Amino acid sequence: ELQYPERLNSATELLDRTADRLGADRPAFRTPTGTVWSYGELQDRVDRIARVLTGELGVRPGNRVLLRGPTTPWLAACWLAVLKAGAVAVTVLAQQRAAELATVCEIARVEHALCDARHVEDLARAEVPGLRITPFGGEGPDDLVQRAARQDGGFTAVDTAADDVALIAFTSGTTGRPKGCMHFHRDVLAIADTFSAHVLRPTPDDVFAGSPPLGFTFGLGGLVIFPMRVGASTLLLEQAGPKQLLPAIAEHRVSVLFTAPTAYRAILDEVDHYDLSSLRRCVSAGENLPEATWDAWRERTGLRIINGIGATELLHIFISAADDAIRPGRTGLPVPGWQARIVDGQGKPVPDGEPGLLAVRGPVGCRYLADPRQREYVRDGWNLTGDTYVREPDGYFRYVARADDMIISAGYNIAGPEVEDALLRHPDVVEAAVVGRPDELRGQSVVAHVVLRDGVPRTEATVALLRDFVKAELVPYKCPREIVFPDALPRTPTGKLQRFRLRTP
Ligand code: 3SK
Repeated sequence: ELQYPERLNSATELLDRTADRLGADRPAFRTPTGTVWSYGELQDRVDRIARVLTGELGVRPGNRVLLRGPTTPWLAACWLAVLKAGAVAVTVLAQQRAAELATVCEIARVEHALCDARHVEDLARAEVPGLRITPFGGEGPDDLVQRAARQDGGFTAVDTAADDVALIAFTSGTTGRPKGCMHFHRDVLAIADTFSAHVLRPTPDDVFAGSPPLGFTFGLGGLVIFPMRVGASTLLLEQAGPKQLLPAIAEHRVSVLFTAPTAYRAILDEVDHYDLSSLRRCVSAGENLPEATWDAWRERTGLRIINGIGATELLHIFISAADDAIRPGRTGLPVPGWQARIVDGQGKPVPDGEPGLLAVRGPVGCRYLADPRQREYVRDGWNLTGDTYVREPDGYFRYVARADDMIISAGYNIAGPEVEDALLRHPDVVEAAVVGRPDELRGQSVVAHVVLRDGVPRTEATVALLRDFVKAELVPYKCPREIVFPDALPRTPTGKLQRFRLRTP
């Protein structure tokens, strides 16, 4: 059981306590252009920003402050300063556009925004009544960085309670109105003291890097909270696509990598061209990790990917495994501090080996901001993540599909991810998404959307080849009746596949 003092400011714990414990000279953030901020320099910048917030900008404890920008040290410093000032960080993605931003601001009643100077226009276009936008990282005298430089150093953190809201993270809202998930100061530390402490086990000498943005809690945890909890450093990458990741790992001796299953697959062919000897931990989450990708990564790099399932509602990863405890094709075991079980539609536990709904509970819970969907997500104290899972007799949890993505064809239940895994074992397949499409005869028919390797012909012959390949791996009724070859698959800005967009022809 995690115990935190009643009064707790998570930014102070991550920043000031870590610097006191391990020394302010340790590097905190790096960038590919050679910028290095020590913990001491970060402290100084955070304190000056907090002074601007609470002084010139009039931000009061509990006020919601929108944070928007690419992954830079200044964005991370703003996040820490908002928390240190006792305000609430409302994190969004740099790619989110005016209409979405307006909705987020309305739901969270945002009055202040700190926005990377290069992304101010979209936010201004959202025309949020009363929103005060302060740019950072630009040139003018009103820029937050310039204002901060004019402040005195030092700022005593606002005396927040462990149970005060520290951040509101929005679910991407691929269907329906986005939901704001409120998380406390103690939650920020709890994710570091559960998944990171027990599974990742970082050391102060680790160098973290990865692709999830800080507006996605996968990235916020993996690239800011976990390294800072132990005094490690992070290489913050504005551009973190497959092309940038491998050279960055090699050049900056990255040891802990956070990215999505599709990125692991996308960089596979290039791994031999880079020195990855510094890498000791590779974390995958945000989407199901196909076993085929796990196997291929192991074969090419010798490293075992740490698979995990997390949720914005629960802030970070709650089922995972590391080292010898990893079982390919399984997500893992409940992270110490968390409990998980499989239930039916009425919330009753289902036996091991049978599919059902994943229910979890632990130190962080779902608290939607003013949203009746809270009653659907939390039932009898258990959080229902919306995933179908099986708990195997050895206690390991195996992903089946998102609960509403199960395909029912001619009376058979088919999990799209199982068919995707079979397709991904074919060397010509780069990405695959398998969905059910309405079909008069069968109810639904299995349709595969396959991104082919460059140069592979998109012909009937390739369709036939892939169908035969799947039939050799799985029972024939799981074989796609139709295979189409798009250039890319539709994804949310956080990289999640938008299956609903593939269900209609
Ligand atoms: O949404 C997810 O899949 C996720 C995964 C890991 C950590 C955090 C999140 C939100």
